[in-house]
Amino acid sequence: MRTNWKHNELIVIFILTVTIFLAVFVWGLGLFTDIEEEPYVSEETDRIVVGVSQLGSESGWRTANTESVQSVFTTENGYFLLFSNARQKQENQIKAIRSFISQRVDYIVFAPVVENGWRTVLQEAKEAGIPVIMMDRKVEAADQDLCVSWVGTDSRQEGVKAGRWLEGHLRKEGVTEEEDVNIVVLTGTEGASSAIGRSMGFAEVAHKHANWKILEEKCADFTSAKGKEVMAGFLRKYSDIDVVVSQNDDMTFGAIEAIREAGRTVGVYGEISIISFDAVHDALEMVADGTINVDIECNPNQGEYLSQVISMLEKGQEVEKDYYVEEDIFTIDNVTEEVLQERNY
Ligand code: GZL
Repeated sequence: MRTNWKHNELIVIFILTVTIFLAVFVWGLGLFTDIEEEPYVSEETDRIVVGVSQLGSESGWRTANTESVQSVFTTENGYFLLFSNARQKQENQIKAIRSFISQRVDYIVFAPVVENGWRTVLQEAKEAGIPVIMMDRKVEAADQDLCVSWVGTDSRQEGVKAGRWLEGHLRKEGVTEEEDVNIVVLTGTEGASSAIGRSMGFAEVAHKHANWKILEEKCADFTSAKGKEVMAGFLRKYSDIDVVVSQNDDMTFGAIEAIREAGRTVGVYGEISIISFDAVHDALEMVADGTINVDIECNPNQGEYLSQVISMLEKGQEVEKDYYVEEDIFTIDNVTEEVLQERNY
């Protein structure tokens, strides 16, 4: 029995030793992974160090926008790129910008997820002597003086284009100013300059037409899932919707699914007209087959423009406050095979 007891004692000691060793090992790992190594990258390379804070990956458009940035800020082009995806959270963007500042990057580029709440961190970048360039969306006007430039699209004008298209469409359909036109609007992320601009631009035109009844505007956050959910709600609430204005193609895809599941029809040959924004490839295919009546382009290819701004700054040249990328409007009449083949997003 005695021998057994000695043997059992050894087993207990062995198990305890292994357990303690494993606990220390796992704790040690946690300790080191928490320490964020933040070398001063700018002193480690003769390349231009650019910190990019992208707001998320919520839509096909955003993915293309990211690709346009990552395809330009490459080693071959003389850049050292630090890229952060904020997953739609402003606090993640602020953290990323602070990290770029502490790493002493040469330039900061960011697409502000919303307009407000940037003054403090932009002042920190200014005090650190790091030029900040906005991409795609804008911060509120009062804070724009803290950024050296902006590259993007004119969202208010995009909204106006949508309104003007609807004016022409109703004229062609023989709809008089005496007949009510019932409209619902799916808006993008609350507080995003692109959503605000599109709403403003469309409203500017809508206010000229007393018979245009905007039944409801509701946020669907630029995503397909939310677009379907919000549209399904509209269909339950309103029996007579004539037009859907959807502020990006991802929400449009969801909305069309909801409309079809409700047994209704869409587009050129359907009951409900669809006005969309972005003009990504998959949406243009739906314009070509008449599912979407019109798609107002919003060009995500902004990387080249950003690189040109940085090149000018590197040479000490003055840069403009705003650089607008070119964009079009697509209907069944101008979405050709060639347009579809050329579309890289
Ligand atoms: C537009 C951009 C919008 C796109 C959406 O400038 O901010 O964000 O329209 C994207 O697809 O999510």
